[in-house]
Amino acid sequence: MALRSGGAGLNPVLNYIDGQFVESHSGKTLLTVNPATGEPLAEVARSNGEDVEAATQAALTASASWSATTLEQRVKWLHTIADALEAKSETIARLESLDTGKPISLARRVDASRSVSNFRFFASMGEDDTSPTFSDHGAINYVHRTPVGCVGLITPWNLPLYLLTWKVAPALLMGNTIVAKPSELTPLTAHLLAETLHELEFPKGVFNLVNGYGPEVGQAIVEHPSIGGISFTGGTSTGRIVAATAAPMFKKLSLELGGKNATILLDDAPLDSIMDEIVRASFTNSGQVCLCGSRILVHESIYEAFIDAFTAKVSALKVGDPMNEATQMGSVISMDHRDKVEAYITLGLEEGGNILTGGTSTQAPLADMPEQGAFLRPTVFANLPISSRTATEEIFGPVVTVHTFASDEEAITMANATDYGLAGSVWTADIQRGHTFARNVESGIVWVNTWLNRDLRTPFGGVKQSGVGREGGRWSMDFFSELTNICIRQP
Ligand code: TXE
Repeated sequence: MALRSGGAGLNPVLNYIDGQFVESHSGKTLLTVNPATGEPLAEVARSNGEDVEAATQAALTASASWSATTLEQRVKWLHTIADALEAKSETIARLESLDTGKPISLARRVDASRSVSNFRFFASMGEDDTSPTFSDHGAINYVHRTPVGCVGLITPWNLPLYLLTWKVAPALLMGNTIVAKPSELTPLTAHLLAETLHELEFPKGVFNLVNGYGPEVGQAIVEHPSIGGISFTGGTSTGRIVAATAAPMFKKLSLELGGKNATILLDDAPLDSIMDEIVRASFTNSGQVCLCGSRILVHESIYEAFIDAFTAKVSALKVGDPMNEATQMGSVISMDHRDKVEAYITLGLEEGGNILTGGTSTQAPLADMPEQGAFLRPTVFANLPISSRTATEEIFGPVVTVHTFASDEEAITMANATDYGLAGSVWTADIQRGHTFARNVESGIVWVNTWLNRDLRTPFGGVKQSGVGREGGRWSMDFFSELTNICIRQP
């Protein structure tokens, strides 16, 4: 059945297998919807194991020639892809905003630009790559990298192209071929990446894209015996399923999962100069960034001052049409997700919390937004116990809970009082205290007096239920390659 284009005049989203755009074997389709209006955007190939098999065979066929290219040739390809994506930045921003409901200004500033810089960054890593050597006992050792082979890349809906390219760039650099699966909620920019590679006449079969639902396509990728490594970004519950499937197969596995991050304001935090950053850390992308600070811990001596200033700024955030340049917060990803977030707002009230601003779409409606738009106002809870479900479970929406503490020790205990451990931020005038905090917060990333300050050379990932492994810089290169130590005895 020919795929119809959706209301936004977008072409159907097909699979990209062995250098060809194809429908799913079954001919089945699903719809991707604009969450800000409820309008269909495009029909999408709904694939299953048959399509994954075809994609994997294409990747295996292409593997020998691609892995035989030189590092220099692959670096050149990454630059070429970056240039081509950069020329499409505005289109990427528009598609990402349509698919996710995020403000076009955010999609431009974060999603489009970082998708380009992911390729440029890993090209530079390739140019500067040095393999370590070790000599002792009359021998010299060097570390030889070989590709994993065919890798599976599975990505979520919150930063679609940003997170896909974060995996594609190092996977290609290390000589792997790819079977990629974007979220069924946000397939548009992954399709644009395939179109871009096609236009560049990128070697066929090296990058393959299979669209569809997680249990039907993602599961088939994780299960496929010829896919040697899985890089997964998504929810903790799904990560658990992926791990249970991949572990007995001894596949390389990288899991970037959920978070319930703490923003910690010590008694000497310079409130006036950091308030905009704290709002940004709380509500960027409607709180749908795993690095957002969803629990704000404030020293009791500055609590009143903080609450007044924070609530005023949050209430003033411009929530509305994502295509309006002045919008600061768009819709959440879907009506289903809005229902989930609203259930947590209701739970927060049941657990004794007070809403200082925001609330459900009924309690705090946005009058001039489409009825079918998945809009929510940013919501701030006070007076919830740190052990409440609202303050310990991941909501992944525009909801934060604010808590007080009396001592640094109490703040560290509160920060760690969750099953997650992805990121955190500490705000203080005393850098020494910041260092102490950073070492005691159980997470993969701690920012001191900043947030989402990203140096791509650093290790990225979480502990506890926020994931397994690290990506970023050489950690990505190590994940996407197998290392052989070769030891040569000198005569
Ligand atoms: O995740 P899902 P979503 C987390 C964030 C939030 C979630 C939102 O905490 O909870 O991701 O993204 C596919 N086998 N992070 O809802 O449902 C699915 O189709 C294989 C943290 O998309 O886990 C999609 O492509 N794959 C992160 C992908 O998995 C399966 C940053 C993720 O879907 C599958 C972003 C299965 N059985 C979001 N079921 C971070 N830590 O950086 C589903 N999928």
